[in-house]
Amino acid sequence: MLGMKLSCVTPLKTGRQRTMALRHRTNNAAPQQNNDNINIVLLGKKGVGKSSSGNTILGEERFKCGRSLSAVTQESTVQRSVIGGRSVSVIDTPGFFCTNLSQEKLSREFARSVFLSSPGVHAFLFVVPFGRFTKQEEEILEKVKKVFGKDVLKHVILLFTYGDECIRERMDEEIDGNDVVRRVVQSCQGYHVLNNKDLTDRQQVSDLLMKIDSIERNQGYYTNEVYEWAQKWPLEQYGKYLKTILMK
Ligand SMILES: Nc1nc2c(ncn2[C@@H]2O[C@H](COP(=O)(O)OP(=O)(O)O)[C@@H](O)[C@H]2O)c(=O)[nH]1
Ligand SMILES: [Mg+2]
Repeated sequence: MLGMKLSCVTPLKTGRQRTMALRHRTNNAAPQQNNDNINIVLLGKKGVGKSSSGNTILGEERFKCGRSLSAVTQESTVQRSVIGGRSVSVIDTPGFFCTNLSQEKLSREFARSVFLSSPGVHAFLFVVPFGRFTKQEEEILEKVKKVFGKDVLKHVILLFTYGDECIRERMDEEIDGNDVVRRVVQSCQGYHVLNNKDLTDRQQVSDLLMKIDSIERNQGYYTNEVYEWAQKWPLEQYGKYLKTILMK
């Protein structure tokens, strides 16, 4: 599948073909972007602090955030900045669950996030407010795996927001004490804590970028046929296709 020329990829695939096609590229093929750009995608429920985390990473208020209705992210958008000499693209997405978006729109926005992060993603930040990991979080991760394949976990970092409300030195202990969270942290590329109330704390961002760098060194950026199709198919058609996967 991997060697398949793009011209051979058609939208009409059987379930098995699709499953095969969705498999992640092997590490041997770990693709490297030829520039210094880092692509980061923020995932998670509505209100967990995705947009705020994007702003913290970029060092300024670029994404609308907060509790007001107008601040609710409806569309996937990208914002870029140069951080420490490197170009960083942050893709913010509307929340899974607890959102007014229909499944149709959510799928389209998920598709848009793939478009915006083409040709691939260095890190998916799976955002959860500290102390509020729920069953829904596990379900979201399952959906992400459905779309991208389980190897996507090699690029997922669990990002705890509300760093201002936790004692960072005790995080390891806290995580060890919670079976579900420990399992998730172990299954992906560890965790990071952000305090989004302090945009001046650039150390927390440098530390996060170092973790992402280490993923990049080991895995390159994440891509698979989902990304190749994203570049080939019209957004609407692609969104409908993702919907069929997300609804399963
Ligand atoms: N105290 C505190 N509040 C936060 C933090 N991160 C986000 N918030 C608040 O959580 C609310 C939702 O944040 P937002 O970024 O809009 O969430 P999104 O829907 O996931 O994009 C806002 O009122 C933020 O100010 C944090 O690290 N600490
Ligand atoms: Mg938002």
